Amino acid sequence: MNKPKLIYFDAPVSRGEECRLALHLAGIDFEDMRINAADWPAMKSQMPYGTMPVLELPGHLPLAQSNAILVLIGRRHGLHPTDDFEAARHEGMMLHVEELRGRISPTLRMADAEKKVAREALVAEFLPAWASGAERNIAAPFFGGERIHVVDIKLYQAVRWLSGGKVDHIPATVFAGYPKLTGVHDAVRDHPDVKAWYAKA
Ligand SMILES: N[C@@H](CCC(=O)N[C@@H](CS)C(=O)NCC(=O)O)C(=O)O
Repeated sequence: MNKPKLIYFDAPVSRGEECRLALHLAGIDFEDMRINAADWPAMKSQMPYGTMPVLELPGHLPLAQSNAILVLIGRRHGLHPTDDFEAARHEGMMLHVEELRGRISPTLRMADAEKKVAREALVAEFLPAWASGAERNIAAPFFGGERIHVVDIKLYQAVRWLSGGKVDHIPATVFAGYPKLTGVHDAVRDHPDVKAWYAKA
């Protein structure tokens, strides 16, 4: 292995895509290893925590956990604050995004009737509370102000997923009342390096 390798499902979504985007914004030439769902069960036990994404760097053990991967890339390439308190604040928001995923993910495996009830309950209570918490902590246009960081990429993936109108029982308007949160989404979407990534995809 002579260049970094990012291992994730063959889909431009979620934790894997945010790591790919971070690597791209960091200007790192990496191997983008995309795993078919059918091949995953045989690989699962070989991953540090049985999940993806996993980042392999020459000379190191494989690194799992999306936030750890993002923070490492961010620290090394100017996409995470150097001030330790500000860095911790960014990491707090990254955990906030993981808590959101932790509430939605179980519904992915539900049958539709149960899914509808569970997701409508999330839309009524959890998601507004989650978005309000995010909104209170965001500067503008990005989380920390004028510059993009890995936390913004993570927020972007989450907002893109849930407001894309493709998640059953979650309306595309779910975050419409949270201008700073949707503003981070728009600012990341419109960032020239993000546009370049999707132009080549
Ligand atoms: N906390 C972990 C969660 C990783 C995770 O659950 N990844 C999902 C894909 S987004 C996965 O590997 N699913 C397949 C499985 O659990 O077998 C992280 O942030 O990386």
